[in-house]
Amino acid sequence: MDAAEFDFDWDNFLMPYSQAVDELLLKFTALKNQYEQQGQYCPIHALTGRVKSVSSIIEKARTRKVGLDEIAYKIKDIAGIRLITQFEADVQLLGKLIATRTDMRVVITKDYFSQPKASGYRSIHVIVEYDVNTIFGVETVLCEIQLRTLAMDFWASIEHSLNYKYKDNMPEHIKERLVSAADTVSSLDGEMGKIRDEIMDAQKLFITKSQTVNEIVENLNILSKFGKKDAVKKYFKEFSELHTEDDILHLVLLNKELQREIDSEKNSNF
Ligand code: 0O2
Repeated sequence: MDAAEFDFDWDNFLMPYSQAVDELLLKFTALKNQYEQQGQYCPIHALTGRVKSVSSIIEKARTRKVGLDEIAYKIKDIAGIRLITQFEADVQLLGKLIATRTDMRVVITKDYFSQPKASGYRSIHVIVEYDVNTIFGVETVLCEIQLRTLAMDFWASIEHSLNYKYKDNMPEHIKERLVSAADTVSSLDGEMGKIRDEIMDAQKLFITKSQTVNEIVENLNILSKFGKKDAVKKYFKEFSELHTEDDILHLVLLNKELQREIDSEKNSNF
């Protein structure tokens, strides 16, 4: 670090970035939870976030000849969120979803799917402006939201660590292997995309089943509190059979019947 970098108040500077990452992680997690609660397929498979380390900011600023007074708007990934999807189509979907949000403004979208990097890297980066409310007022920070598939995330994390190891001297044969591995990732994503609808249906069915099973167990519990021991026994036997047979349709119907019985018990006790 030189004297100016050392004197710079990094803690204060990074505070709104850290708050932005926390808030955005919370918001995208809430989005994921809402899809799941509604029994809908969620385009977000996993998410992570980080604030760039001071040493990485300094390194990037030096290589790009960016002054400390310019880093806030010239280094756009100080705050970073990564949304990982199962399918390429979900990457496009999330890009559109971000553009419709009212709590962030899209500044630039970099589409490395249409134009992959020479390394083989494929992602969409959406740079947004995000307002953070602090005790000093509203601070607007830039945040980079990276959208990529699970397969590309695996490739990128390996490539990133190799880059870290070799810096600018990655041996040619490793670079070639990585480009070829990235092509394999791209065709894997393409193949998985072709069966996306079937996979989504299977996942939706799985979500419906686990939600219905949870509700049935809860409803049996309620019914038992009403003292309806025989009914609980009968429903439990039916539930066990349907569960073993994986008969989701009849599990849903059984749950509706249970719900009706609970409602009539509530009405008669009112
Ligand atoms: P780290 O350690 O991940 O933070 P620009 O502002 O457009 O001039 P910038 O900021 O490099 O240039 O933008 P870009 O290309 O969108 O890259 C930002 C981040 O994307 C990188 O941050 C990486 O996280 C990721 N990325 C970009 N290209 C590659 C690649 O070829 N391989 C991998 N694995 N990741 C990539 P940093 O600061 O490089 O690193």
